[in-house]
Amino acid sequence: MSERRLTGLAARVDALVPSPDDFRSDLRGPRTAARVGAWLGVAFGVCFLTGLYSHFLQHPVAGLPLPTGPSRLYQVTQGLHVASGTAAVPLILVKLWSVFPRLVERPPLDPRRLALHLLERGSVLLLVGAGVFQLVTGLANSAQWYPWSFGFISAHYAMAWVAIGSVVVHVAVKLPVVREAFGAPLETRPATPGAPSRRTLLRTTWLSAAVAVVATTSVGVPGLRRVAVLAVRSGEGPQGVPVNRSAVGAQVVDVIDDPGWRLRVTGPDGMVELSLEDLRAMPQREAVLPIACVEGWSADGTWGGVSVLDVVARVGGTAQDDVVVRSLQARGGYRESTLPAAWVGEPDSLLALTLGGEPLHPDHGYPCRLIAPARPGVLQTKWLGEVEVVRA
Ligand SMILES: Nc1nc2c(c(=O)[nH]1)N[C@H]1C(S)=C(S)[C@@H](COP(=O)(O)O)O[C@H]1N2
Ligand SMILES: [Mo]
Repeated sequence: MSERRLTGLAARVDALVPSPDDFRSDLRGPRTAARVGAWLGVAFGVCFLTGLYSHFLQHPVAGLPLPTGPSRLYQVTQGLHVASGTAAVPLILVKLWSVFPRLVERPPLDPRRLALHLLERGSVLLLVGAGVFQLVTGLANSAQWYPWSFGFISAHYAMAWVAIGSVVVHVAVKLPVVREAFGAPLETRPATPGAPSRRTLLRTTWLSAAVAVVATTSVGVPGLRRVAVLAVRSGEGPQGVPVNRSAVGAQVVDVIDDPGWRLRVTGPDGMVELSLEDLRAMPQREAVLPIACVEGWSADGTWGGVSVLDVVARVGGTAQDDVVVRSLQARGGYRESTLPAAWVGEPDSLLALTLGGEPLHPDHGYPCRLIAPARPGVLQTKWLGEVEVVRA
């Protein structure tokens, strides 16, 4: 290789390695990082709070009361959870890009400064690691893709605390830099014709976050389904409601077709077995309630059936008791759920027999399913065989 070529190559390599000067003069740096970071912080905060709410609904803690309404509450919070997580993807990418020169910076040689430097780098590593872990596992879960061997729920929950904790530490450590970045004018150099400005970069970032949100979550908004190109559910399904686990998938096709099907109800006063005719002969109630899946999709249905309270009252159950419902499904994680007493007292907590005025489609839980307001979809157990009153 000629000497000229070598020098040319060296110059090119040099241009790739950012100097502190580049850090100040290009679109990267604190002004960009602080602004994108602020929105990323908001996204992580919303994601954390809505995730915590979803967690406590699924893992109730005695003495922690949760609201049983409005019926759309979980639909809204879980929609926000998936939307803020999705918006965080372009935000975290731009954020990492904006601070990239710092990530590859040479550590200082002075031992005291080195210690501080390593501490700060370590906290950033934890933040980036936990943040990326949450976004990747969350998105993969929405797509029902589990390319790992650990339990999603416990790992996603534990890492949420690591992520939010390192966000708080990071914001606290960076507060002076953030203040200065927001105080300084957005643009540092006169606009060069044709060159992108920081304003353009930020606007493009907000736009990509918005597009990501709309493309994943608008499946739940009637009329917007066709733009939900990234959604994991089409929004279509029998009786106008999507299906997560079908009757075939749950291997319940034979048992639910059994004409001898009875709902076994047990409580303090004993046990009764109710046929479909028995249930249809009881006072019927109709309620418009959403199925709101943890994956972010949701769909409304007009459900008809009997109030849980009316059924458990037959065996001495009251609105002070928890009620466990069990599916005819033999295997699978969502065969059983507990309806806490607060929901048992809600007249709209139904053992549903119909959807849209028609008997339930097998995929929606025929002959009988649980549906209650403001609950995660995973707790709306289908193909019921047993209802048990549990007195505290
Ligand atoms: N027995 C049983 N019930 C179940 C499930 C299941 O796998 N088995 N999946 C749950 C999940 S994750 C959701 S989102 C809702 C979906 O109800 P749908 O199929 O009627 O829309 O059912 C819930 N009920
Ligand atoms: Mo679900």
